[in-house]
Amino acid sequence: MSIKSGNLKIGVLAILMQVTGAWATVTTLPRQNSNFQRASVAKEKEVTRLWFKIKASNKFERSKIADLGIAIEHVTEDYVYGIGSEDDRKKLLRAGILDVSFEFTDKMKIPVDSGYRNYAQITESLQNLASKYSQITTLSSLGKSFEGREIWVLHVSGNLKDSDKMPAIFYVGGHHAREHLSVEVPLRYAEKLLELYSQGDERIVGLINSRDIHIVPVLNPDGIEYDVQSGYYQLWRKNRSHGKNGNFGTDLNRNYGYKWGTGGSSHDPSSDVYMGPQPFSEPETQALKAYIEAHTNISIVLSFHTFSELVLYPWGHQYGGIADQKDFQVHEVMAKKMAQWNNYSPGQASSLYIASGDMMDWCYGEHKLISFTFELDPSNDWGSRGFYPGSDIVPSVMAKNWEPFLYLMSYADNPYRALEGKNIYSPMAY
Ligand code: 0X9
Ligand code: ZN
Repeated sequence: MSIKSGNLKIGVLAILMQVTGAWATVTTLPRQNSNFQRASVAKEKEVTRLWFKIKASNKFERSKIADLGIAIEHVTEDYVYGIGSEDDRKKLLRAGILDVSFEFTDKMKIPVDSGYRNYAQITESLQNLASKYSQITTLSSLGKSFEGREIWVLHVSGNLKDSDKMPAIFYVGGHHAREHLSVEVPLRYAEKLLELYSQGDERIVGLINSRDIHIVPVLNPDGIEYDVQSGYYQLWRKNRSHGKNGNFGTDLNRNYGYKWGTGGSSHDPSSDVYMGPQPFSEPETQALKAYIEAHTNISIVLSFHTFSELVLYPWGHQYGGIADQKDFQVHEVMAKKMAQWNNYSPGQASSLYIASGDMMDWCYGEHKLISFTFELDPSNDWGSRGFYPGSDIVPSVMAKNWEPFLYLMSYADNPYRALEGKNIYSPMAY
């Protein structure tokens, strides 16, 4: 796959340095307890997190960095950009591959952008949709998060009674707390779908009447809430479960049970890519697993993340491609097709770096679902704005991903149709 080379990042770093005046030394981010937080909890240990720019020019070098427990956030031809601990910094220095590091300090904190909805607003929006379009929509819960929030799933179908007999697709956002764009986009798509349906849009009516659509805007509600509740973004990634030694959070996208813990994730509960004590240890991943397994008509899944502008497909845990040639091809062909619309880079996830225990690998590995991960915009910003682009970016991100979103929905009846090379649009067929 082609990896877009970045040249903005140094500029961004320089700006951050100017803003902060120097490399800061202390990281204390404001924290508040959530209303849901259990009374008798362990006290959370402060973990200083640092941004790194690290030399690495191929997937093998990048995978070694992922194995250290560093969350790789962006890849260019010669460097990776990621987040890790003070210990990681020492390891990188010893290995002679650390180019730049700095701590994310109070001075650099970014105020929360009200254009992205928080959990209460998401809940309200979903409830409004379900009551306004009750003929074709139901709102239910996959289950509760660690702190007790409902993990909402909006179910849309023109034939709700018999929807389990229709081809189904599953969309999910918000695995990672700081990726608020990955929540807002599927939520707004749900709103757009229902509005277009009510306006009688021929294409959308055709799709909704013939499909069983499941949209989970946020799998990690505790995480997104924690990230925003102080009024300033916290750069939080994981959920909020309580691990050993006062460390909070498991990386939900390292906790799925297919080839769990086989690379690119960490046993250290302080790491941003902590895999959890065992596969599916987290209520959020358990809930998703149970839901997917209860809906055997699902054929395609799409997991929204940010950032880097990528269309990724399995495998993530190994360099080799999917052995079944037809399955390999269907992922490749569909990814390339979608990339023509969103102008993202398509490719196998492990061509970036190895990471195990992610949702996509589990969905394909365990259930042979056709599985994609989108890393939404921006392409190559760095230093926290990558995760926190202003909400004015949302309409353009929606516009470029709308065709891919519908394309996957359209192919849910038989993804292998994509190999037939037809490119003629009808509500159900490209
Ligand atoms: O690391 C992840 O979980 C995802 N990237 S993110 O920056 N949103 O955290 C994507 C994982 C893709 N899988 C592999 N590269 N193996
Ligand atoms: Zn992510």
